[in-house]
Amino acid sequence: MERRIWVLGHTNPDTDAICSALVYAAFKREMGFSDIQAGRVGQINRETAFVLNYFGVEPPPLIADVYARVADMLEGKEVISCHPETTLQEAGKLMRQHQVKTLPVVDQQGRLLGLFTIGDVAHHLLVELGLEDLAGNVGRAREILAAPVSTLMKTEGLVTFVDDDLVDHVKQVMLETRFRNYPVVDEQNHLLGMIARYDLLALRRKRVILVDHNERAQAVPGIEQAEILEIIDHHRLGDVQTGEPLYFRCEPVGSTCTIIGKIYREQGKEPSPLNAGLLCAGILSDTVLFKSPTCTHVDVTICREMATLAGLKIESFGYSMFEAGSALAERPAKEILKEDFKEFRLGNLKVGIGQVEAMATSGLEDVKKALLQEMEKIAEEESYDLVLMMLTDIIREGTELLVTGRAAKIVEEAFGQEVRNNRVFLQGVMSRKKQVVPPLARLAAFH
Ligand SMILES: [Mn+2]
Repeated sequence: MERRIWVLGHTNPDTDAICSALVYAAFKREMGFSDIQAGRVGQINRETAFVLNYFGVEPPPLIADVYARVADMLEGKEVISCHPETTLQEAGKLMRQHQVKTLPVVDQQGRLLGLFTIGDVAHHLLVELGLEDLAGNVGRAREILAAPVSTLMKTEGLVTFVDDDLVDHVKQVMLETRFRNYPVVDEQNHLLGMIARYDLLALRRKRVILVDHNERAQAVPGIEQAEILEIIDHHRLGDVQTGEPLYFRCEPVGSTCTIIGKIYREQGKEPSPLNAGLLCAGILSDTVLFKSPTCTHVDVTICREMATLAGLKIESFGYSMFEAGSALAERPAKEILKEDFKEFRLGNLKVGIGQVEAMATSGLEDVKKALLQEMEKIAEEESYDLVLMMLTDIIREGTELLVTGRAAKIVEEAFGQEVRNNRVFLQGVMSRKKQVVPPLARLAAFH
């Protein structure tokens, strides 16, 4: 059986991360991989929820981490056990047959009762018969071996593991206890198998493909213990390290979904209408309806192709998507601020920048006041020098920037505009990473 591969986007997932994972997993299945699934590393945001709902797709399962766990050590292992009434002789036969030196003893429901080792039998025979009689008194030996396992099994001081335990914990315990074998049970004490020290060496790591990120800080927890088979991304080169060679594809286009669309094309294949629609959504989301400076002609071409395949009207679909995603008037300010909030170290300044894209951001006075209050609170509580909130207006093609923090002056210098009433409208500014962070970073170097 093939081992499962997870296709995972970044933590705090956006529409591109979710859609590229879903469609790339589908592509790999079309290419003949049988057990490959998309997962999500965090909550689905409102915009993505709208997209999934629009296409009638279930959100991928939540993958909280990819740490190696005891369950991974049991993979492919047979469970061998006996019951308390099993005779010593039968138990010995079972042990020879399966070449094990320890047998777990379970009740009728499969719950662990105790352990029984070949050493226990030997010791018992020796004590009962003495060294001289051991070979000579076969009749007596038979009698002894007809006793049930329950008379010899060890029930006290057992060291057991649960299938969910981390392998790091197992290593530690094995070092401290030095038994030959350890039973693994589930939460209800049902026996799941036995593990030994050598299983640590043979441990098979979880297999993942990363999409839409290549930085450890943005990856699923435990990524350092997983095997990364591929990375498909459109960001700067990050710091993910791998132990083995891999397929790594990073292109400076507007979205990862664009690259997935290209991959289909290169293979002379077409995604299904559903998958084409998902790719379309990912591209429109990341490029803010082609208006972001990160958008390239490749994004536009692939997105149009996908829209045709999906029978989707780009404009109206995109508008509804951003409308559903922002829902500025309906949500608590804290939620709007935190949904896409990133921290930056610029020079000596600790800067936090949130962003929300909406069809229109004018008016909404109450929302902006509430946002500023939240921003001041965060600046205070988490000692930010500067907290910014980008209200990116898709129709006006610009960003209303809300500004708080003791280093607020730097914003005026960076953009050459006056900040009035904690806000400034920056015409043409759509991208945090390309248009807001760089001018701030240049100035912050002198602060
Ligand atoms: Mn992306």
